[in-house]
Parts: sequence; structure tokens; C-alpha cells
Amino acid sequence: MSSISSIREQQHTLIHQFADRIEACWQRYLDLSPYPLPDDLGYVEGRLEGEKLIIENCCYQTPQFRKLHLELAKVGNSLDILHCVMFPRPDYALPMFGTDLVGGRGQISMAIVDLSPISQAGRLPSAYQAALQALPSLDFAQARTRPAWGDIFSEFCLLVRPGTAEEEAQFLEQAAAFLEIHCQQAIATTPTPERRAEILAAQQYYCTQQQQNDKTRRVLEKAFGAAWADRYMTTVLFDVPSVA
Ligand code: BLA
Repeated sequence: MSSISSIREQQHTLIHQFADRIEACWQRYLDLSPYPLPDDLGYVEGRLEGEKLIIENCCYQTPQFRKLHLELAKVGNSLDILHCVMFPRPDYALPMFGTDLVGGRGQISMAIVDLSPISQAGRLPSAYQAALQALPSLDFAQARTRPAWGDIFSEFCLLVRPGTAEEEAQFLEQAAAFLEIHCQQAIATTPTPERRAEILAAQQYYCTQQQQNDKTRRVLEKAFGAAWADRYMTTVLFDVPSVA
């Protein structure tokens, strides 16, 4: 089940380390099986302003999760990206774990991690709240403001520009803690099929908001064109689960 990544070794250390931590945590807590991606979308190469854009996807499913998606991308030597979303099956009233790191030339410009609530009231389950509140509170010199579509994120969302190696390490530990809490909670959660419609609607809203991230869309459009970018954002990055 270990994935062989050819670009991880070339990426910013924080991205490389975080990708390793994500996979280790998944393997420790979850019962992973393969998740098939459309044939042409597992490994993708394009060109962006004369530089090569490489995307590598790694996907699993588990009893609790419809799709675990870890994506690493690289644009020449100027842009490194890690993107990860865990999509719960609609029978599980679990929050959305999402993280995105964007960096270039040695500096991570944006790092976000969140456990985003799926309840209409926008509250995380109390066990999550208690676990997250128990984590150390961090003070980054450069917080970043949420984009307009970011109303999906929780009060625990960490959205920063880590400025030093120490801040990078703090982000990594906090993000790994979010992920570990999530895996522990998920495997202890019993399904609630009666909440299916509500959960699907909330996941749908999450994806609709994420699809409005023009910064992601622009990178993909420039390398692959608008139609491809739209297909990728709606079928791979933020596909809305089917009602079946
Ligand atoms: C920002 N995402 C960005 C940025 C780029 C990308 C270039 C701007 C970085 C900056 O302003 O410093 C690009 N991200 C990508 C690309 C992919 C990607 C090309 O994942 C995939 C191929 N984004 C997510 C997830 C979250 C997320 C799961 O994919 C959150 C859980 C958030 N990305 C996110 C946010 C911003 C961002 C909040 C800042 C947006 C802004 O400031 O307008």
C-alpha cells in the first residue's frame, strides 16, 4: 500500500514531510483499499509558462471514507503544492479534513488545515471540539485572511504563511494532530444512515465553495485549458458524492 512518488523527493521539505505523515497516519488507523481514479487523471503532465506542471494523485477508500485524496503537484522549480481532502461516506456524520500547502523557491506562501463542520449549524461534534481545544494554541507572525468562499471553515482553521523553519514545524505538528484526531474519531463513529440527505447536502456545499477557488483554477487553466481545469476541479479535487 506504500505509494512510490517520484516528485515528493524534489518538493519543499515541509510538503514532503507532511505527505509522508499523512500516508503514515492513514495506514496506522484506517483500513485502506484502492480507489480508482479515471485512467488519465492519476498522473498528469502539462506546461505552464514554459515550465512543466506535474500532478501525482494517490487515492484510497476505507469503511468510513468514500475517498481519501492526496495530491502532489509541481510547476518547474517555482511552485510546489500539496492538496489533501478526506471525503467521508454519506452514512458518517464526520467533518471534512482538508489541507493545502503552496510554496515556491524555498518559501511556503500559504498553508491551511481544517476540520470543516458538515452540520447546518456549523458546529463540530463535541468530541472533536474537546480534542481540538486541547491542542496548543499557536501564534504565527503572518496569519492570512480567509477568501470570501471560506465560510466553510471552522473556528479551528489554521490559515497562515509560515515565515520560519520553526513556524513550518509548528504547522506540521498541528496539521498532523488534526489528522490524527480525525482518524481516531472516524473509526469510533457509528453510521447514521438517517442523516444521509443532510450530510450529502453539506458535502455538496463544501465542494461548491472550494470550486470557487480561482487561484487553484487559474493554475490548472493556464496549464491545461478551461474545460480540463473544470473537469479536474469537479471530478477529482472536489467531486460531489452521488446520491446512490
Ligand atoms: C490558495 N491554491 C492557493 C494558491 C494556489 C493554489 C496557487 C495561492 C497561494 C497563495 O496565495 O500564496 C493552487 N492548490 C492549488 C492547486 C491545487 C491546489 C493548483 O490544491 C491542485 C492542483 N485549497 C484546497 C483545499 C483547501 C484549500 C483542500 O485544495 C482547504 C482546506 C484552500 N488554497 C486554499 C485557500 C487558499 C488557497 C484558503 C487561499 C485563497 C486566497 O487567499 O484567495
